[in-house]
Amino acid sequence: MLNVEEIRKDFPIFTRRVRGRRLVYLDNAATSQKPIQVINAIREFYERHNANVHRGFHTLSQEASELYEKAHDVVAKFINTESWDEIIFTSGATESLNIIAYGYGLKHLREGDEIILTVMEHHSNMLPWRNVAKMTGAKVRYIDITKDGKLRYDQLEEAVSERTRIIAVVHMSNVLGTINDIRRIAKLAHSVGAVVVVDGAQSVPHIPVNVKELEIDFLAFSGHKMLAPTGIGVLWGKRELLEEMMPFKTGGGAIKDVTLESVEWADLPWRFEAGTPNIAGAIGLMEAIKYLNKIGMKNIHKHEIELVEYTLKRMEEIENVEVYGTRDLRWRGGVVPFNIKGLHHHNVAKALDTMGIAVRSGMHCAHPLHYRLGLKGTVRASFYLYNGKDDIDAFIEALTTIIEVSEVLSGIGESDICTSG
Ligand code: 7TS
Repeated sequence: MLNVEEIRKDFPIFTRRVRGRRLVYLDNAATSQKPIQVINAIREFYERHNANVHRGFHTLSQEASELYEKAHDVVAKFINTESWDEIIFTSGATESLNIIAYGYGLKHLREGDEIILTVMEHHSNMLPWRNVAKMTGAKVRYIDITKDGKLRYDQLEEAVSERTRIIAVVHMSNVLGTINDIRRIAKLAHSVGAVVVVDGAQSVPHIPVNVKELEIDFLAFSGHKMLAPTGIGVLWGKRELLEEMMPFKTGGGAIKDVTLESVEWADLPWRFEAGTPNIAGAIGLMEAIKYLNKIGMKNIHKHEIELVEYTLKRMEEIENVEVYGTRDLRWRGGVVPFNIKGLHHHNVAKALDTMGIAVRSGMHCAHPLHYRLGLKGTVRASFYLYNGKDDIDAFIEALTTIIEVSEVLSGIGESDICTSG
């Protein structure tokens, strides 16, 4: 396992106390904490190099531009793309997916075409496609899941046809932690000439993602879930697909020339980065990737698998807990959704917070998946490289206390109160 004691020293937030206790942060699928190296890189940018990019000949502007371009390169190498100019900085996975849907989908989809999605998609990889389908007359088809939360590949194989233009699929579910077999899905898409769009918001921060090995066409992810600040994200696409895409967001910085009659778009990636970009965010993301590379993505994934295995085992000790998702750890990341019988998911999360334990509760922007599972919500614990077995132990102990206390409270009826005076 990773040396979490050492890793935590890099994260200033772990020096604070929450509700008088050590912070146990298990809400990493929502956002990650930030190491001092990332915080310092952002601070140094503002203190020493701050200027707008690609707009000036002065020293600061050139330094800022150099750093910003280098950030593209570091991201490109991280996901193993051909070159840095296939990396487009966005505000996050949501914006990346919208740019693909409106930029590629709107241009290529026609009435009668089909977009294949899955029931486990986050709203960010569902709603843009539904809008584009409405606008073009294309049809959306959904692939179901098995009882334990894996994708129904049999159904996918049946659904794919000559009409399929796009398969948009999440790499790792933010609710169930299921890891989808993207290579298999990409092969299937390509067999009918469709493109595959991968929502990597939960996978890129936690497992090695190599776009060449996966043979995918587009990838979207967010910086803030992988140690970088909020407001920076990535859209990667194969060069030939990006070049034929319509710039969805247009304006300053995205052009070579504009007359009153015409526009000549800038080269990649600037054509898709209209407006002043999040320069400090990109620099923060570059530093975050350096940090992740130092630890090693394979090591991070292995560490999280061990945490999931340990958590699932310890949760079996507790009665009245229902845990969701596959037990097949080859296809699962560090996410554990659950419910406690008789208790509302929000109350469980609130009770955990009183003990310094941060989790998320609700439908996690995946309402259709919860409806499919017949659930009104779940409590979700999600892990990262700074979580250790000590966090899981604290979490299990807190859950046990919550259950015990709630049983005692529900056991005291009116008559008990009367007889006890
Ligand atoms: N796709 C997946 C699979 C996600 O988990 C999320 C965010 C997004 C897309 C959107 O990312 P954003 O950075 O653009 O907001 N998921 C969550 C979550 O599970 N809890 O809070 C945010």
